[in-house]
Amino acid sequence: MSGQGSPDLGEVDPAWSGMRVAVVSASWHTRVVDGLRAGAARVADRAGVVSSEFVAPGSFELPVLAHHAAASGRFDAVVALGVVIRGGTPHFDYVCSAATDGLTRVALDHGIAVGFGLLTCDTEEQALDRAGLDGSREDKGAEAMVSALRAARTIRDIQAG
Ligand code: DLZ
Repeated sequence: MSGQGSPDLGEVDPAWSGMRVAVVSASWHTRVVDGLRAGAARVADRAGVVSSEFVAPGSFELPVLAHHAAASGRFDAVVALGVVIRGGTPHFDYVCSAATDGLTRVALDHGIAVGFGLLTCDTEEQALDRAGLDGSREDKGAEAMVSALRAARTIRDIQAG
C-alpha cells in the first residue's frame, strides 16, 4: 500500500476536544514504536484529547488490551500501535493476522473506533520511514489517532440520529 491519499494530519476537528482515547502499544522495536506513540500524542495534544497509554509485550497482545480498554467503557476510541518485522519464518504472518483480526474483532464486538497503527514491514528501514521520526516520509501513529477520532466522531453522529 502507498501512503498516497492519507488524511491531512494538520486538520483538527474541534468536536474531538475532550474525547478519551486508550493508546495501546507494543514493546518490540522501541525506536519505531516510540515514533508512533509520539505522532499519536502530537495529534491528541493538538485536539485536546485525553489519552491514556497502556503497554503490551508484543503486537500479538494488542487485541486483548484493546478489548479490555473497550470493555471498560472509559474510552471513546482505541489506538493500537506496533511494529512487526518479517523474519525468516512464518511467525510474521501469524502475529500480523492475529493482531489485525483481533483488533477488527474488538472494533466490531464493542462498536468502538480502533485506529490501526500496526506497521507490518519487511525491514526496519521501511518501519522507520513510516514512524513519524525526523526524516520519515510518513507518520502512521498520527494517522491512526486522526482516523480513530474521525471514526469516533462519526459513530457519535450516527448514534445521535
Ligand atoms: C515473537 C515476536 C517476534 C518474532 N517478532 C515481533 C515483532 O516484530 N513485533 C512485535 O510486536 N512482536 C513480536 N513478537 C512478539 C509477539 O507479538 C508476542 O508478544 C509473543 O509471541 C508472546 O506472546
